[in-house]
Amino acid sequence: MEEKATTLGEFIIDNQKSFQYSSGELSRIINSIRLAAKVVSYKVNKAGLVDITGAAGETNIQGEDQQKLDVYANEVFIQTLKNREIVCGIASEENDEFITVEGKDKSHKNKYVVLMDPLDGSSNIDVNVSVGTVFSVYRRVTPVGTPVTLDDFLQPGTMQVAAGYVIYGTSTMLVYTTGDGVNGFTLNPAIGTFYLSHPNMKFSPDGAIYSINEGHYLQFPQGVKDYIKYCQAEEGDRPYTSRYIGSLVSDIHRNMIKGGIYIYPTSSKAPKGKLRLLYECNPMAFIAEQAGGKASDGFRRIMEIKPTELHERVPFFCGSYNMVAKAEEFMLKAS
Ligand code: AHM
Ligand code: MG
Repeated sequence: MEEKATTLGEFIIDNQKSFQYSSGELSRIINSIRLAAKVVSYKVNKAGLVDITGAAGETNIQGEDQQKLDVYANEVFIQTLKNREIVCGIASEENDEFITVEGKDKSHKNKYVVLMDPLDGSSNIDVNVSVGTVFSVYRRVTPVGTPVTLDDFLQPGTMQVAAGYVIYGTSTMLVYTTGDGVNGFTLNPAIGTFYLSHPNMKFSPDGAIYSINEGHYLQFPQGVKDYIKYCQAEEGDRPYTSRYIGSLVSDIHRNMIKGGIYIYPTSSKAPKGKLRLLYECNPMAFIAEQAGGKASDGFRRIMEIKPTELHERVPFFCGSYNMVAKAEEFMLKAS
């Protein structure tokens, strides 16, 4: 690494002034996430060595088995955010209810809520495939000085002030936006420092990769089936290449770098889709839009959906702008 490379710490300080609420609190949240990400990264990298993988015997609200690393990552992110006295509430995919953070002297003076999926794609851990953390930050809507309520968490994605993901891959990367473009930082594990490695990340308007679990093809809505056939047709720049890791963060990250579309549609077995609006889709949609891409439920802009419950699921189409627009055309035609 060159000496003049920008570290994440420097980048946060340099960019703090451009943020509309420049009290420094948001910078401290990103700093907390940076710290927790390093701790989780270290543990994920050791997963194959120690007896930590495998189900922990608990089941989350969606009825799925939790892996031990999910529990660990959840605790690390929650504790790190709590300890720093910056957030007034935290909601996690792994917790049934949101957590109220009283703050200094139980004053409820903190202004931000964080929503997160602490370790997404955890079924991939046992086979040494990349997993990720996804996070989203909002300003509270209830008055400072009072405890947070559900209303603070059920805000549309357009109200996000920051969002990002950490990918624990061949390298660990932290990618985030505060509404002024998307920047990616790679961890040098030897010294525990993130360096700016992917400045101003962009989805190309067109791409040649489609990512969807085609095993569920027969259960997909007609518009999705038609779009898949379109991707496979021998015409112009098609057929596109199919790439599906089954780890949202990795699939979106690859498509942002190479150009492509990720789809997790509804199906007859999952009539609302699988992914969660608040913990997965909204933050990825904010990143995608900030990178010139598009995110939709097939018909509507993801970030304009008004959530009605914490663990709400939604179909998700995300990626290169023209590819998502094309998939929406097929959805509309078949509806
Ligand atoms: P999780 O939050 O339980 O880990 O599930 C989310 C994951 C995503 O990372 C991934 O894109 C998707 O589930 C894969 O689902 P499927 O195996 O049905 O294709
Ligand atoms: Mg998840």
